[in-house]
Amino acid sequence: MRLDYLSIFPDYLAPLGLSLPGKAAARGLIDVRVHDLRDWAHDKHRTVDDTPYGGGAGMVMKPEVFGEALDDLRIDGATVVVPTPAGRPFSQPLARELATRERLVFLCGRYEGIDQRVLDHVATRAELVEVSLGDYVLNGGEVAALAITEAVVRLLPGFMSNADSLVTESHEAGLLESPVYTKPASWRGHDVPPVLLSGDHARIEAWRHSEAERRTTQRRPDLLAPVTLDVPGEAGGADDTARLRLAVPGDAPELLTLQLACWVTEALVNDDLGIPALHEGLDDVRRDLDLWRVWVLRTAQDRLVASVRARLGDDGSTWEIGRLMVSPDLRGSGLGRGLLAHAERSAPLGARTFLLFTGKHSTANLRRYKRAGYSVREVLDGPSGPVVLTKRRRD
Ligand code: JD8
Repeated sequence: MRLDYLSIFPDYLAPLGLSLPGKAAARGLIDVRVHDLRDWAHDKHRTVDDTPYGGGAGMVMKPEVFGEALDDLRIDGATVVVPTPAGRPFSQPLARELATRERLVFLCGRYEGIDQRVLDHVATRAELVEVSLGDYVLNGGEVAALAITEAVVRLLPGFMSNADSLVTESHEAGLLESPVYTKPASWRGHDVPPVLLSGDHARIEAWRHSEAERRTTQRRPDLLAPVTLDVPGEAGGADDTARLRLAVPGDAPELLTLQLACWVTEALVNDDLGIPALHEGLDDVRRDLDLWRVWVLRTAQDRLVASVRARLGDDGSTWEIGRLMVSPDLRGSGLGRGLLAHAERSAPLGARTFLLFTGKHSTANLRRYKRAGYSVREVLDGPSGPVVLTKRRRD
């Protein structure tokens, strides 16, 4: 890949000769050329800017200087990247896209920006990509050009020694990174999570995925593909679209309320007031948010109407699904089926079997789970069993 940079501060792009792009250039993977825009300004002061038509503060970069430079750089057919606050947000998918190009030409603006006619002209000769690094204001395009270059060059075939690590990265997997640790195992009273010292790769992979999902839910819920389920509207009104997401500590009080409401029914059906779910309190619910991956379904009116949880069993290959609960007034609306399917879809690669429990007299649940492909593995000998049901993972 050839990369050209036009800037009035060419030294600002010196880092292109260092570390990542530097190594890539040394390995002939990229051909980097930085050009001083003033080389195409022929007046005594090598002027590249002038006052803005229509008045206003600051200066605008002159079209003629860019025109001559672009002619000499023979941009025809190239991809011209113009960092600008008015550009489309830069992202990993766009980085992947740009990494497929043979040639990138970066126009690094300064002042109030580049005369618009330069961009209109470029669009007649090349692929024009106006891109913004983020919703904050820089003083020029150089920093953005450096960041975009790093994000693109590291994706070039043959660049990353462990190319496979690319696939699991933040923004590649659509989730933020899980926390990382190295030696020592204990530092200033902070210990590395024991699962990472277990050598159990299935459990480690499951832990990293749940941490990535937890962080993304808490820090970047916008990155999560909205999972929605239709909830029957009140009194026959229009369906309401409810959103399914990972639970956060703030959900615990409503989770407890829903749990107690749902398991009263189970206790009545199974004539067993000893069912554990009925004997848990807020602390138990909060604790379990760390031990299980818990999802909650909230309506557009922010009412918590359903939930389910799952975790990887001690054998590292069984995905234990539990506490599937739907608000009593919404039973029979297919929400349970939707949550069960989501819990199954969320199983880590290492999980080969789905497992869940229900009361031996919970005929409706038993029917629902058998319809979902589960079969009875065993019936435990408690007052209400429970019945253990399993299903082999197909995908
Ligand atoms: C190019 C000139 C400065 C911008 C008046 C401040 C990108 N995410 C981003 N924020 N800012 C830029 C950016 C800023 C630039 C130029 C990119 C060229 N400026 C101008 C308009 C307001 N000054 C950017 N990518």
